[in-house]
Amino acid sequence: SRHLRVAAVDLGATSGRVMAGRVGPDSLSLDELHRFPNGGVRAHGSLHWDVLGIHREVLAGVREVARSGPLDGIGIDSWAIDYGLLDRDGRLLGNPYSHRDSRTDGVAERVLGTVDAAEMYATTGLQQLPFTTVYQLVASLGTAALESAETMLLLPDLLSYWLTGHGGAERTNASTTGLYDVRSGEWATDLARQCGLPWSILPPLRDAGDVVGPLLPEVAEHLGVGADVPVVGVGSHDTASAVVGVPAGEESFAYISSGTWSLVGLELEKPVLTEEARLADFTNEGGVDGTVRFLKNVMGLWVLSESLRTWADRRIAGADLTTLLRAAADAPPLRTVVDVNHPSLLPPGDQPARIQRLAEDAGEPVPRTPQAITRTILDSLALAYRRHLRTAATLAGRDVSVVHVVGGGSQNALLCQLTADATGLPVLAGPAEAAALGNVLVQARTLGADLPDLAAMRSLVRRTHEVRRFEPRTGTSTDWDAAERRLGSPT
Ligand code: LFR
Repeated sequence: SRHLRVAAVDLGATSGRVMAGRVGPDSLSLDELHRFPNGGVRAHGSLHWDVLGIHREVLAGVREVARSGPLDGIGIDSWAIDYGLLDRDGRLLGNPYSHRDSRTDGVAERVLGTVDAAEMYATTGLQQLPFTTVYQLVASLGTAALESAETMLLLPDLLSYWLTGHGGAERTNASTTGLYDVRSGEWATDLARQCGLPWSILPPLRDAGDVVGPLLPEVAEHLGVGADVPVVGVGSHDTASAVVGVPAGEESFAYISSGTWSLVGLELEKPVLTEEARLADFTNEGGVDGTVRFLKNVMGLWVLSESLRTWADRRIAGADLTTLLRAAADAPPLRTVVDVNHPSLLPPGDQPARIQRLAEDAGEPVPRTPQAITRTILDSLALAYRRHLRTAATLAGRDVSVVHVVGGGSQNALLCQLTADATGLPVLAGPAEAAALGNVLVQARTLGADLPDLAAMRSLVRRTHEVRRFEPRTGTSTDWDAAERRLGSPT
């Protein structure tokens, strides 16, 4: 069969990337042709995304892919949950908010005063995160934007809409909204009604792999391609695409999709909606091909990247990533551990001070230097991975024999080694660009490649991409047991 060449747009909270992906019967490669910085923009007291700027960069990137060879398809994935509102003429009503904006403070508690948490979990299967779409929408009740909204589009669907003129909601991302029924695969309109939300703004659902539509003529012209080039609705939630790109062959694998967030869990056939899963606050998000992503959101490398930003702002010497990771590798292990999922770490700000505060409150030695703080963050992340992977396995009744780490964090050798030590399991690290690979693979299948199922896609990733293996170091497990006991039950 012939080779396909597609544009994979993978948008992260700190950077966006546009890749040319090539797929053949025995080949799979990515060529990063465009990368641009991303981040929240503060204006009028709120934290927004610059979504028009992102659209411009998507166009620039796809144009670059089209210029350098044939283009068979375009797919967009991004972080989840955030959305734009459109009026009845399809015009954007205001700038989308970042989920780290504070307008959702206290909203979940308010909603859970009227909607039963157990009932909610039985429908959505989601971990309680204060910024979930449902809570953002409730926070917007009464605003001019929501009152005039005809449609809500999640960000990757909004960007696809600007390319094609076709709206809709792709299921993997819809499953993160708190307004989606994980059992039926449809919108949870009753729940929306109970929350006082105009459920009619929820657009028709589609599956990953469905074609969104051909390009609008003016977009095709701008990109310099034929208007028949399709935009393919990939697993538009980046984590869903990343899980497709996990090079697993083993049956009993766990994964950590390691980026701004760390998503730690298992792939299952059916959601786990038990009371135990609810109390452990585990999420059942929708995966590609009807799978379930049974996982926990862990605060992730955000804690470190915000710390680096803080140190850079203060012009602290030697506080760059490479130098700090080298020093952290030699720092005393598990000296200080903190609850990395503590809500104080969610908004932008002075993470080093917050880490010190958490250490102090927990009676742990307070780390004083960027090196010590870096080590505290990495030890604490690994400790969280250990706890949540064990919980996931227990709740799902699964054995886990290997942990796949994908995403940018797979390049952090110290964190991978600590993860192996903490979990007592071998860690297979890479590929870093798993989300883009998953995006490319799902497009390729829609466009006719012989990739019938996830196993075939993963086998192709395995045959074409290197992974790095980390074995748990002997004699360290008791240290992690002790650290876990010291920390007690974190959030
Ligand atoms: C990762 C991710 C997570 C989601 C968070 C916020 O990039 O998509 O899966 O919980 O971002 O959208």
